[in-house]
Amino acid sequence: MSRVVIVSNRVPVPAGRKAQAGGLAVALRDAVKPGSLWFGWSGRTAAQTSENASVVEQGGVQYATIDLSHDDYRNFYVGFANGVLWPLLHFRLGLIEFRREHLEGYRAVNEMFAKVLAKLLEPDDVVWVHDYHLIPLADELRKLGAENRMGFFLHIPFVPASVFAALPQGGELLNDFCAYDVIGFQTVEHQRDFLDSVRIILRHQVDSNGEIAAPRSTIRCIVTPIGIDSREFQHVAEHSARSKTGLRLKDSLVGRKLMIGADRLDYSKGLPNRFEAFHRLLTRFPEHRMNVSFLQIAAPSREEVSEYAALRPVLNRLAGDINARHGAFDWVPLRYMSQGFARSTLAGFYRIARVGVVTPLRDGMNLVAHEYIAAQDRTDPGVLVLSRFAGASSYFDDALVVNPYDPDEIAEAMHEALLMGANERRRRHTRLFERLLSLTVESYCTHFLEALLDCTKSRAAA
Ligand code: GDG
Repeated sequence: MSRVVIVSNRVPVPAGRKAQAGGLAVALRDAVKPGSLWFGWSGRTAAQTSENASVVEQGGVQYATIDLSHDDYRNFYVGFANGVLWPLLHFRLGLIEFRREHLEGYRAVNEMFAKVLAKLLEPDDVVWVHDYHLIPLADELRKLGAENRMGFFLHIPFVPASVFAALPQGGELLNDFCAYDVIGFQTVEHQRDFLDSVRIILRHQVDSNGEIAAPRSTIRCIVTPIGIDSREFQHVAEHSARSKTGLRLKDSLVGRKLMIGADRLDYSKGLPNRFEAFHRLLTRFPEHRMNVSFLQIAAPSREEVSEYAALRPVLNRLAGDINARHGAFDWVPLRYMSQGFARSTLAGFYRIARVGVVTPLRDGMNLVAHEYIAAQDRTDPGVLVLSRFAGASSYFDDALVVNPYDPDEIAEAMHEALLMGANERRRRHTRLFERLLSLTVESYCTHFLEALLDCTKSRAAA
C-alpha cells in the first residue's frame, strides 16, 4: 500500500489545535488516516523559513511542519495567495493588488516546501496537495527528481478564461498545474472553466472526459465534491442543542424564530448584502418584526490582508444601523458577533435555527450549508437559503436558491423560509439530507485517491 502524503498550507497539529474556522482544515482533519503524513506550514513565523520539517506523530499520523520567515509569510501568504489568487478565483478582479515581489515570494515558498518535503518522500508515496497556496509545488518537486504520483485539489472556484487572463504570468501558473497527474474540483462548472483556460491560454488539447494532453503527460481533471461526516455532525448537534449553551440560546429567543449565518469574516461570503437583505425583510414584511432574531457569527480571518480589515467596520456600521432602526427596547433583531465558537456549539445553534442563511458571492463549496442540513431535527427541520454561486448549490437544489447580489431576492427567500409549513420543510429536508449522505468525506477521499492511484507514471523524462 502506498503511503498518502497530504500537503496543505496550514497543518493543524493536534497538540496545539484550537477550534478553527475554515473549511479546508475541518474537512482534512476528518480525511487524514493513520499511516499518512501531513506536511505544511506550522502557522508560525520565525526569523528564517525552516530548512527541515519538525515532525510529531499522533494517532498514527505524522505531522511535519515548517515555520515561515516574516518576509515569506508577507509575500507568499498575505501578498500573493490571499491578495491575488483568492480575489481572482472569487471573481473579484477589482480587489487584486499584484506585486511582482509577492509572486516571487510565492514561488520561493513553494520551492522551499518542495525541498523540505523531498527529504521526507518515499518513492511509492502518493502526494495529495490542497489548494491555491501550493499550485507550483508538484513542478518544484519534479525539478528535484520526484516521480511520485501527485494530485491537486482546488477547494475554491476557478474562473472563466477571460477572467483568469487578467493574472500577470497566469500562463506559467496554469503550466504549473500540468505537473500534477490528477486535478480535482468541487463542481463541474469549476472543472469546465479550468479546462477552458488550459485550452484557450495554453492551447493544450482537452477531451470531453476532462483529460488534458500536455506535452509531457496526460492530466486527469475530475469532480470530487468535498463533504462532512454528516451522521457525526447530526449527533453533535442533537446533543449540543440540549446543552446549557443551547438552552441559553433558546431561552433568549422567547419564542421568536432564529435565523443563523456562520462564516469566516471574508468578503467572498456576502455579509453586507445579507445584512441589507435582513433590513429589507423587516421593512417589506413587517409581520416578522419582533418575531425573528438573526444571529450572524463571523469568525475573524486573514486580518493582515487589508480588504479583510476593511470589511469589519463596514459590518459593524450596518449591524448598528439595523438594530438602531428596527430594534425595540426588548428586541435586538440582529445579533452580530465577530468571534468564533466551538464547532459543537455551532452545531447546536444550527439545530435551533429555523433558517440557515448561506449567501456567499462565490464559494468553492461552502460547508456551512452541509452542516446546517446535517444539524436539523428531521421531524421539525429548518430551511436553507443558499446562494446559487456556492458550489453547494450544484448539489442542494431543494434549498431556497437565491442570487446573493440581490438583497430583495434574499429577503423574499427569508420570508418564504420563515412562513414555510412543516410538511414542505420536511419534504425539502428529506431530499437535502439524502443528498448530503452521498457527499461524505469518505467518498471525497476515496474517489480522489482512486483516481490518483490509478494513474500510471506516464510522465516523459524532463
Ligand atoms: C474553503 C472554501 C470550501 C465558521 N465559523 C466558525 C467555524 N466555522 C466553520 C464552519 C465550516 C468552516 O468554518 C467554513 O467552511 P466553508 O466551506 O464555509 O468555507 P472556507 O473556510 O472558505 O473553506 C469553501 C472549503 O474550503 C472546503 O473545501 O467549502 O468553499 O472557500 O466548517 O463550521 N468553526 C468554528 N467556529 C466558528 O465560529 N469552530
